[in-house]
Amino acid sequence: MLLLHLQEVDEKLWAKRLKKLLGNYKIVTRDDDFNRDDIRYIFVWKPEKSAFDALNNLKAVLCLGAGVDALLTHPHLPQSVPIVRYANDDLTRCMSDYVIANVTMHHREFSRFRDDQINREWGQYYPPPSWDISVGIMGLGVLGADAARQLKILGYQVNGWSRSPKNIDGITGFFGPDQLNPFLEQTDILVNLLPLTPETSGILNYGNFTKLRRRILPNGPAIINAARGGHQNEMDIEKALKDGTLGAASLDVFNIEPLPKNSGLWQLKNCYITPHIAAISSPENGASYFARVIRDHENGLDLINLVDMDCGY
Ligand code: NDP
Ligand code: OXD
Repeated sequence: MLLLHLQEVDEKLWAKRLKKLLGNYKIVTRDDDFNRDDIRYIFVWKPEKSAFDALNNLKAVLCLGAGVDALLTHPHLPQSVPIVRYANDDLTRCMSDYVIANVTMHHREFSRFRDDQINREWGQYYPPPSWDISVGIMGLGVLGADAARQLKILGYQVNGWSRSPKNIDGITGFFGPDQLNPFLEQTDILVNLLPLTPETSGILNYGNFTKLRRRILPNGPAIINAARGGHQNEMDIEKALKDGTLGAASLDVFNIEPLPKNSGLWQLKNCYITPHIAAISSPENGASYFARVIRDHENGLDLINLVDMDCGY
């Protein structure tokens, strides 16, 4: 039996889609009458404190999101039950769309020409070619690796930084804490697609911004954060955007979401804010992913995209 425990998303729609795909497989939600001993899978997003209570026969926790940082802090998360996170083509492609849109926007100086237009000015500035710009991607996992490949196809120089060494065709790989500085020093546009863990928390800070390359983009380097708000020090970003340490920032995620109305980031022209919409686990594609996970596992196949509890992602 599958228990749905989804908050802040359309649980009814997910239930409907999963029921269609899983046929006779029993699916219940929190308000239904059921025996908790019969639950083999729980599908969660922002689970309540009591979500996992008395689930004695749980085979797996299915997490609606790709990032499991919040789930891993749940006080009653069963420690010996595997967690399957969302990693699927649709999410990956949407994330790469977001990254490409923001990289090309900063590269081609969208706001400069927009301002010129508003002021009816004919300012013939020629942006550098893509092959002179180095995009550095922090996190070369499911999302980062795809974004790296797509940017490479567009002609950018692409570097990546991960925990373990990677070998991706055409991408220069850096790894581990020792190679963070050389990686940053070669980066004009920094993209963050790391998971939020104690090691990566606060990595987007003023000290690291000063290490980015300042040679190519006329207004200074740009950062793009589509991972988690906990990666960024928002006061540092504000300061860096004001004093020119950063030329621009695209932020999809924030320490507090929704971003509080009194945040100084809202009013900065060189800060591009989106409300955590870079990529979403949609019921259209997500239901078939999770239905497949359950069907395959019930048929004796291994679970996929498991969270490594030691690494925290
Ligand atoms: P993965 O787990 O597939 O990839 C994580 C990558 O980060 C890996 O390459 C890993 O290295 C690297 N990494 C982890 N810790 C470190 C470290 N300490 N130092 C250097 N590199 C490190 O994650 P995904 O690509 O699927 O997702 C990334 C994040 O994107 C999610 O955790 C989530 O927070 C965010 N996200 C945001 C969305 C949005 O709408 N804004 C939507 C979906 C996800 P290694 O390969 O060596 O393990
Ligand atoms: C995720 C997210 O982690 O939507 O999937 O942020």
